[in-house]
Amino acid sequence: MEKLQLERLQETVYRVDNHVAYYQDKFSELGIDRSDIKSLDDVRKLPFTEKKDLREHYPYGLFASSMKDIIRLHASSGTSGKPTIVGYTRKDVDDWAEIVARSIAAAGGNSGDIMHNAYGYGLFTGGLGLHHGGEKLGITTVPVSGGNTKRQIMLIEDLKPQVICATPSYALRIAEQMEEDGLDPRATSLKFGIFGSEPWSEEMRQTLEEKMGIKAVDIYGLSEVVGPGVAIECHEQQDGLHIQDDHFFTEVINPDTLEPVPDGEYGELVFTSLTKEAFPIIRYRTGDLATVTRKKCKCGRTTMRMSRIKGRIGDMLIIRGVNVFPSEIERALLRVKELAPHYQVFLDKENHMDSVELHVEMSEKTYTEFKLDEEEEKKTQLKQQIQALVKEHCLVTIDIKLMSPKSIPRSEGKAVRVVDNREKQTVK
Ligand code: DLL
Repeated sequence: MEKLQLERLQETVYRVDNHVAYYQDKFSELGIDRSDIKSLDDVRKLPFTEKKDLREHYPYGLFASSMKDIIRLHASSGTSGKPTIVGYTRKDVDDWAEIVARSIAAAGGNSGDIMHNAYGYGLFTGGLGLHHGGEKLGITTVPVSGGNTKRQIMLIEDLKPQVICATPSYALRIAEQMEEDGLDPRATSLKFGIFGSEPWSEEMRQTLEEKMGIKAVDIYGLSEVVGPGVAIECHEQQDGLHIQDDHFFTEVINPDTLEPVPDGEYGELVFTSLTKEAFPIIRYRTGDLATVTRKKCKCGRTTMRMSRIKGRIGDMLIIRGVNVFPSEIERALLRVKELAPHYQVFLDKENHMDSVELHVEMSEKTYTEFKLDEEEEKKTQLKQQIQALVKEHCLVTIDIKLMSPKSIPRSEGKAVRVVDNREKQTVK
């Protein structure tokens, strides 16, 4: 694998040096000659690429193929400003389909199965990424896309898929809608869920597996690197995500010092594409925090594995000096049986001070009990219990607001976990 990676790394460096002015300039600025890459360690001589570099060369500035060879464009799901445009040649689309086909197979899918694909179709890479992978594997791929939850349920009931693909938050929404409609989400034909595109916790996995009676695996990827399929858990072990090493070279760095961190320690994932033609990328800083291991998985696959993503560097909340990721809050909340698995963190500014409030949703059962009793005391007790659990997990005390059932917005794609009103507020 290392020999293959080195050959492909050298080819990629040649490719960007031949075709991308941005990398040509960077290499000459740093005094790098493309023939300097003699071992995999030499990757560290190469410059990092960051989101801002992609923005500055919007839309086509980093493409390494001429437009006549590019057959597809996608875009990253940025929330503000212009998206990042990524391009694929025919070979890129074929390689990506192969990468995703392997991913679906690792997740438990087989040719002959039916796959309900509820990732959004469009510029987002989720829908079409899983779609082509499904077809390549020989799975009957149902391109439902996101939204229209009742119709999704009808199709699951009627078409009897074994595999479902969605963001974990949307899968939960589908299961809840089934319960609301008097259907048992455990009784469907579904066996495997391929969930990703947003951070989710081990506790959310348990919730989804129990609610839906399936095995839920984590799929990771990002548009800048290819889309879904950069890494996937195997359904046999569910013990870390297998990185597709023959297509992506992985580093983990300390985001402050940019130095490598040892295996097993959290750091920022950095990927170099090894086979891409249209949009090769060198040492892309993902902003995603994870650990890696090189130990062989019990399933037999020998790839490097990464942990779940703890969060994005930019999503880290600093609450009274303590660093907290929404996924850590989620882990605490999902242990409270009185709550539904939905939450949002509200950030505000009061008199120049940041304030944080955690909105959590009572389950129907808890809500009815509390309403019947009209007991403020019970509510206060529950809030205290949640506060203590959050403190235990995240080492910080957060104000809690108990919300009525279904009052926290549900997502059809990536869930919004943090609502930042700090800019909007005037000083009180
Ligand atoms: O979300 C690609 C994808 C589609 C992955 C479908 C999996 C399934 P982007 O829209 O470019 O691409 O967003 C990429 O989403 O940098 C992470 O921050 C986050 N992300 C993706 N997968 C996971 C995951 C797609 N499994 C950004 N766990 C990435 C946590 C994830 N975060």
